[in-house]
Amino acid sequence: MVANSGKTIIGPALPNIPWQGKPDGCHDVVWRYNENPIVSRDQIPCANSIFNSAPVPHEGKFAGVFRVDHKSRRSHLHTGFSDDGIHWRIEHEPIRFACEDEKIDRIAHGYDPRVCRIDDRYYVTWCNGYHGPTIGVGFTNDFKSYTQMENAFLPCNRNGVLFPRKINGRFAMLSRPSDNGHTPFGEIFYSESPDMRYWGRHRWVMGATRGWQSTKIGAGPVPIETIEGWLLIYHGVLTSCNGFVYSAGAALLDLDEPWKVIARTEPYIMAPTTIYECVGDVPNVAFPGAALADADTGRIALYYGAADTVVGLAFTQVDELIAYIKANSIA
Ligand code: BMA
Repeated sequence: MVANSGKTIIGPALPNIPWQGKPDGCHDVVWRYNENPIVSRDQIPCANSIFNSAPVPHEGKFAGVFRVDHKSRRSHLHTGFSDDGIHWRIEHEPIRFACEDEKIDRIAHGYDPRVCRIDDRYYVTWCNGYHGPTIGVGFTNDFKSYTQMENAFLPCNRNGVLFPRKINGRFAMLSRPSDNGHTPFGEIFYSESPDMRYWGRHRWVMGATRGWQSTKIGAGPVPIETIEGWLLIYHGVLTSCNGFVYSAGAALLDLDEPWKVIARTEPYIMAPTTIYECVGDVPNVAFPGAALADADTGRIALYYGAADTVVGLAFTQVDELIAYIKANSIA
């Protein structure tokens, strides 16, 4: 057990973070909420499944953007609200973005959202469709009205994840260039923007390597700023004889030059092992998309999509996770 200094996370306190202590006998650095899944696939009438989703703290409670695949089997983004971060009320209608330019305002599909608060704005990034998958960018102040901005990159690209503050005076985003299909490759890149419209100075961060992360990797939740570097939880994919297996790992990135990897886990920190992660529309998927963090206690609550069907919640503690990354690094 690693002691918590309470000074590792650089960020606000979140005293009402959802939390359960590590169960006795658990040897893992990440452990699951004992009443998972927290969102069921049929929680709203139109839903075939509700999974890779992005809750954030909002006005003393919680709000978020959820991936809802409708019974048409098309993907949409829906708003959700929660008092405790565990029990969610998901809006029955998809988010309708007001768009700055009609040429990009038809969302062919919207999936795998991330939500990143920068100052008073909650930016939403998602996998958008514009002649192929690309990174949609929008924002909201209140989770009621949303504005869509320019897509960040040319297709094909997925897993666009913003940093929660400007770095060296510029907005910063991780992304994962891809193809038009189920992409049998994938590496994480870093890009900068002065205005959230024009992106450049692209830098390679890290690529696929061995084992659970041997096929492709992609950024997960918005990185958490710590005194040891940016804490990035990411997904990695292994190709088994039965198809892709999605697990989660963690890395530390340099605070000023985040394309520099300080450390990165060789073992996964969470893999699909429970029945709701192994059985569903796409079996064997644990896909992390959001993390809440409490700077006072170092507690982290991790939201992840399970088997492309439901939302799961898991927990870790920042000092324990950082110690694990350093002790088990392949960087
Ligand atoms: C990826 C995305 C994710 C999904 C994963 C596993 O390509 O579509 O939304 O969770 O595949 O199916």
